[in-house]
Amino acid sequence: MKIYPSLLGCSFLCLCPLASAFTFAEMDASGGEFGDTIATVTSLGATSLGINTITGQISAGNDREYFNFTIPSGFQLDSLSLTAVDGDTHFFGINSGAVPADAGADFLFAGLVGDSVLNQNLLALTPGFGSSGIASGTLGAGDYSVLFNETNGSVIDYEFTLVTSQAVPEPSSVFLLGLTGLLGLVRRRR
Ligand SMILES: [Ca+2]
Ligand SMILES: [Ca+2]
Repeated sequence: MKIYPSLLGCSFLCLCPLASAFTFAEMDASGGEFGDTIATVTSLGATSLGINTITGQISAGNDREYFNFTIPSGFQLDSLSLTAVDGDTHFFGINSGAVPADAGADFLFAGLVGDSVLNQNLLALTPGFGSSGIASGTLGAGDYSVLFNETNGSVIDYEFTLVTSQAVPEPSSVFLLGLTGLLGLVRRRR
């Protein structure tokens, strides 16, 4: 049986080992705290395929959590959820780029979140604070920044879970890949 190179390439891609996902704890960050200002945002690096977790504590009412992360090329962020938290008056905002936003309209999504939306994809919630909202509920490759803070002065522990997957190619890319494979088959049969 002949195995055509294009099919071999596809099989190889499908069998690639999966990168391990990251687990990031705030107290592992330099200085032991996520940055409290836009200028001191904590960079978490690139997420990996699968489940990534970020844990931390808002230790006082004025403790702000600024952090950013990267969705690598070829990946997408399927969901970003609070998977552990107390209370329901926490501001969560996410924007494009490595520099956090400071105005509601600059966020892709912003809103008050907490245990009432536990385990729900925050990216798909109804936006507030003048933010645009994320129609697909997912985010493509790129840098993203988060601001998370408490609005009533309580001390809270939290855990975010980010689920990434391999990005689905655009329909035009799939068509071109299929066409390339078909042309390869036709040439070899001549
Ligand atoms: Ca902080
Ligand atoms: Ca903190």
